[in-house]
Amino acid sequence: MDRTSARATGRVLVLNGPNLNLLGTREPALYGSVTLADVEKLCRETAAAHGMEADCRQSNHEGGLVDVIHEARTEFAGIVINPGAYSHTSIAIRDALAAVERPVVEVHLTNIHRREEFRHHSYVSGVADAVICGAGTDGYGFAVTRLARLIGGGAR
Ligand code: DHK
Repeated sequence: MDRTSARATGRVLVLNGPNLNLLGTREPALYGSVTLADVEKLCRETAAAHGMEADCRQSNHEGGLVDVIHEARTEFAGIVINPGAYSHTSIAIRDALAAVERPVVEVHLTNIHRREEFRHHSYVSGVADAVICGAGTDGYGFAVTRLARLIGGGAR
């Protein structure tokens, strides 16, 4: 698929980083009891409501995340990403997102600004069109909706 047809089909990538496969059982007081499967279902349903299709992926590996982001060059019209802890460490993920030249919405389940200082900075935020944090799993629905607006054009 070339870049134009990726945009036309409205396929979007929802990418989750390390430890997010454990959602639902991982530190539930912080991250809640909703599972990653539930989050991915929400994303697919929200995308469908906007006439798009969400392809949901997760990896615990930085290079694996970079490889999937590169797929967006030809396969996806935009990206929703929760890079997990790599938000705070990974220039490689930031550079990959910049390289694909697609709309990006960054999501964090928790309000990273109310947590430890090392979580306050995200390398990804500087290349994201929008950042949603502290809205729990609802944030993924908001992110897909915003991405649909960005892809459709006219977003402000
Ligand atoms: C998820 C993680 O795994 C943490 O490393 C980040 C983020 C916050 C979240 O809130 O979704 O610091």
